[in-house]
Amino acid sequence: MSDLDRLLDQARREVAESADLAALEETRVRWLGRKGALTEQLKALGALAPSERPAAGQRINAAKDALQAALEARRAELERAEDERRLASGRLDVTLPGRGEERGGLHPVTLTRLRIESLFRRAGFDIAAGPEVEDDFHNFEALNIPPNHPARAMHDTFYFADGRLLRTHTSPVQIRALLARGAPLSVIAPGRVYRCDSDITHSPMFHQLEGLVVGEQVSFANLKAILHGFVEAFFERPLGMRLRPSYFPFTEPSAEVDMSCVFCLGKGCRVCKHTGWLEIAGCGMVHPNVLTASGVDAERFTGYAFGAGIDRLAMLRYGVNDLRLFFESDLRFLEQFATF
Ligand code: 2U9
Repeated sequence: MSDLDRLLDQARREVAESADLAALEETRVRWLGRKGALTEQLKALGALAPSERPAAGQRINAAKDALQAALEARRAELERAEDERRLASGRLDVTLPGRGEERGGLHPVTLTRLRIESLFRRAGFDIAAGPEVEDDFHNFEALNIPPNHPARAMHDTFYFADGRLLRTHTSPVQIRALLARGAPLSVIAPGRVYRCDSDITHSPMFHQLEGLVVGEQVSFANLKAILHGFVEAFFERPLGMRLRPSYFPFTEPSAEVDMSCVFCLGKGCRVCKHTGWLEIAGCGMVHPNVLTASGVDAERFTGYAFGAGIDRLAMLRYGVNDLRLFFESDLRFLEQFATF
């Protein structure tokens, strides 16, 4: 049986030299597979004399068991090594300092709104807010825009199935303020508004700033002074301003507000289309029908109102030439606005 011992020795060496699980499997098949070297030994038992068979069989089986044990031990060793290699390659050093956290900043439209609010608060205005989902009365009726009025077509309204709508301007906020607080009143209403309109200069959601002052003897001259003061404070330089006659259902008389172009200071450039002027707002004296609908005595009180696009004011202040940049959430763009 020294042959069997030699075979077992060699098998054990090969097991020990199997460098990975695949090689170990090959070794197993080579020795214990159907045509393996030890299996062949068992098959050869038939050639022995019947009296020798039991003892020989036992020895061969013992050799098989010993080899099986060696294979198992080596498999466990290789699996442990593999686990360790995997753990090492994906190792996390939890004591390393974290990657730098970057500080966010406010959106340029938010910065602009906050700046506008601060300027108007200093001039004695309250900041009013209201729902973005409105009803027909507050968005249209109370603003002297009855059903079938042509002005409704200009508003490109988003309607809900129940007849409610997304507000098309922030004017309903001021209707609500008047109904709740009565006159006298000085408020601005900044906020999101919605119109079913989208191109280079129109976004279906944009930001409006509206202002309303109602009191005894509130005049068009007051309106002009407030607007001119705001424009110069907002752009931090002396600027010309002019009013052109216009029409809005909720104001009478009504006007469009132009300021001298901030880019060429009135000389004429591409931005102002060589006119020297930029249109920045609409305004007027509150229509008596609007005061009446809001529960205000239109014989005793007068009021002025104005409206402007916050996004447009932000574009002019920061020199941004495409409205859509504000709504694309591109950090490379947004990161450039840090200051108030
Ligand atoms: C009440 C009464 C009157 C608000 C006004 C405008 C003129 C105006 C536009 C400017 C640019 C809308 O964003 S925009 O397209 N707005 O021209 N808005 S007067 O008048 C009011 C508001 C509330 C109770």
